[in-house]
Order: sequence, then C-alpha cells, then structure tokens
Amino acid sequence: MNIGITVYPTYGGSGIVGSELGRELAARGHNVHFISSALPTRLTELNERVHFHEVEMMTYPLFEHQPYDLALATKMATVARSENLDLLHVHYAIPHSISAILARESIKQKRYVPVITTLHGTDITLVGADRSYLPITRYGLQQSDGVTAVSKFLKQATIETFDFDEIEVIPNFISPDLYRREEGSPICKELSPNDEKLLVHVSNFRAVKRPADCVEILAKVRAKGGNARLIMVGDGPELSAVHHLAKQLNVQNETIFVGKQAKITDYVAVADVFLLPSEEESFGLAALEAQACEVPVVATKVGGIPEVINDKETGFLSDIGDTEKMANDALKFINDEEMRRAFGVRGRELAILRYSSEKIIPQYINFYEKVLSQTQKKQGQNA
Ligand code: GMT
Repeated sequence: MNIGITVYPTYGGSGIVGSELGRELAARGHNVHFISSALPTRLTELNERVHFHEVEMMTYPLFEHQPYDLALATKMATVARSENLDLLHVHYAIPHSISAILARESIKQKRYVPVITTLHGTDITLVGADRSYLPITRYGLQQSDGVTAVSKFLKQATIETFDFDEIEVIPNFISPDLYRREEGSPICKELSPNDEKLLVHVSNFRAVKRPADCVEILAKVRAKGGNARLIMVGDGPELSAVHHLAKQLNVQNETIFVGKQAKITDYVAVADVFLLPSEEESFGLAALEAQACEVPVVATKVGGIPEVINDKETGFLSDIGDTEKMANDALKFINDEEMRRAFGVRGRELAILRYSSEKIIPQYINFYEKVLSQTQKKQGQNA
C-alpha cells in the first residue's frame, strides 16, 4: 500500500506512534509518505520506502495567523495524487482530520482517497471537548472513513463526549528489540556517580503531565532516607516551574534536567523507577516503554494507564497528586532490589505479550484493508 501519514512532528506521543508506525509499515514492504510541517523527531531515517513531504507555508501580511490547516490540506491532496496514495492516516484529530477530509474532497472527482483518524488523547479529552472545537471535532470523526483510538478508555471518552462509537481500539506499541534493559552503561555511571537509585520521568512538560509532582516525590523519598536522584527528560511549558520547585525543596542537586533526547532508552533503560504522575493519560506510551525496559512504574490511576500497568504487579497506581503514596511506592523499589527486578521482568513480559509491534502493526494493516474494501464498495454503489 501507499500510505500518507500526518503527525505533529514535535515531542509528543502521537508523533512517536505515527513515526514508529510508518517505520514498521515500511519494514513490511509498504510505501510511507509523511506529510508534516517538519521531519518528525523520532523519524531518524528516510529511505526508498519512507518519504517526507514538508508542508510549505506562504507568509502574507494579511494573514495574522498563517492558515496551516489549509496548507496541510493542499499538500495532502498534492501528495495523494503524485504518489498515488491509497489512504491518508492522520494522528491527532485537530486539525489533521479536517485537513485530510478537505484534501479528500478536493480531489475526489479524480479518485477517492479514504481518511483514517487515530485519536490519541487530549484531541478528545481537552482540546476536542472544548466548546470552541467540539462541533468541528465531531464533524472530523463522522466524516473520517475509519477512526481508531489508542485505548478502551479513550474510545469510551469519545462515545461520551461526541456520541460517536464507530471506533476500533488499536493500542500503542513497542518494538521489544529497541526497548530493553541496559544496566551499567556509561550514561548510568554518569547519572548515578554514587550508586544513587534513578527515578526517571519523560514527558513534554505540559501541565497535564504534572512534572512538578516528580520533584515532590523525590524530596519525600530523600526525606525518608532513599538515596535517589531524579532524571527529567524532555522540555515544555512547565519546565521553569519545575526547576524552581526543585530549588525550593532543596533537591536541585539531585534533580538532573537532560532536555529533549532523541534516544530516550539511554535514560529509561537504566532507570530503577519510572514516574508518570499525569492528571490525564489516554494510554501512557512512556509507561509502556519503561515497562518494556523492565522498569517498574509509579503512576496515577487515570485514563488508560490501568490498561498498561497492572497495579501491584508491574507498578503501583495512586490518586492524582498523592505524592506521599507515590514516594512510598518508589521507596519500596529503592529498598528492595529483588522486588524491583520481579516487577520489571513481569512488566516486560506483559508489554511484549500485549503491545509488541508484531501484535499491533497487523491490526493497523487489517484496519486499512477493511476501510479500503468498505470505501470501494460504497464507491461502486454510488457509481
Ligand atoms: O493527548 C496528548 O497529550 C497528546 C498526545 C501526544 O501527541 O503527545 O499524547 C497522547 O498520545 C499518546 C500516544 O497515543 C498516549 O500514549 C498518551 O497517553 C496521550 N497523552 C495524554 O492523553 C495526556
């Protein structure tokens, strides 16, 4: 198949899933065309099967804000025709599904190119549910030729908010070869020069991720005698507030900010505990990546996280903001290496069993085939 994929190219779970999906599809012989404003962060290799088409933006004094949605739709339509795309698969509903629908409609006299929308989280729970975007998001869902969501939780949230239920759940996935434990690496020695235990957090530092809670957890762990350091991977709006809190709580020397990283396994694969204290999380890709690296997860009991982490088996789940419990849970792993290892091993086992790319990528391919055959039938009836 010739598949067009659109993602937000910046740091974010939807961009990672879209990029890794493209890579996996290409490895299975499909031609993948990324259509985006920049090369997606995780897309490190272009080759004869993986192509990138940059959305060009024209500047004009009249445009107070450049109309990216229209520029994207134009590029999608152009690439769909020039590369003979079989379908457009967009990640994150807003505005990608609307742009794709516009592209499809603008060229449908020549050929109908179906649109598949994958819902990732805040496109439904925050942005899409906001009154200003709700009607257009619902339109995007109804007009897509196929819709997937990354968890059962997100499907249910979409039904409740948008009264739309034609959704296939296809979860996030990991490649077990890329995500595996790497104890004793040079980076590990650098991060824990005095054999401190490593608490690791990875996110885009938006308020919804509650990164400041990680600093509170570290402060409480240390106050209770845990010899630990916190490694904060990523960047985003909350970063300076988190820096400030680390100073206030006097753990600035034990909190290491490493910024955005192309290869997060350098940090996750050497962690002792992974922290994900989010307020909302439709799936929790970062938690899955940690689990695949045999790292137990201390997280909040929200959204799709319980579909990923088995409480008391691969990690511990808490209420939002309960940093006292999360610190106590982290301490259990810090003080009991045998337990940490047992949770880690079970975590990788379950991650592979439920969410390996071998299991999930065929679900996307089957879904593409289903949508293609349904649209061909419809087209035949309308002819
Ligand atoms: O919804 C978002 O915050 C955006 C999105 C992204 O692009 O970063 O993240 C979501 O998509 C990931 C991949 O499907 C999920 O694993 C994350 O749980 C989800 N984030 C939230 O729901 C907060």
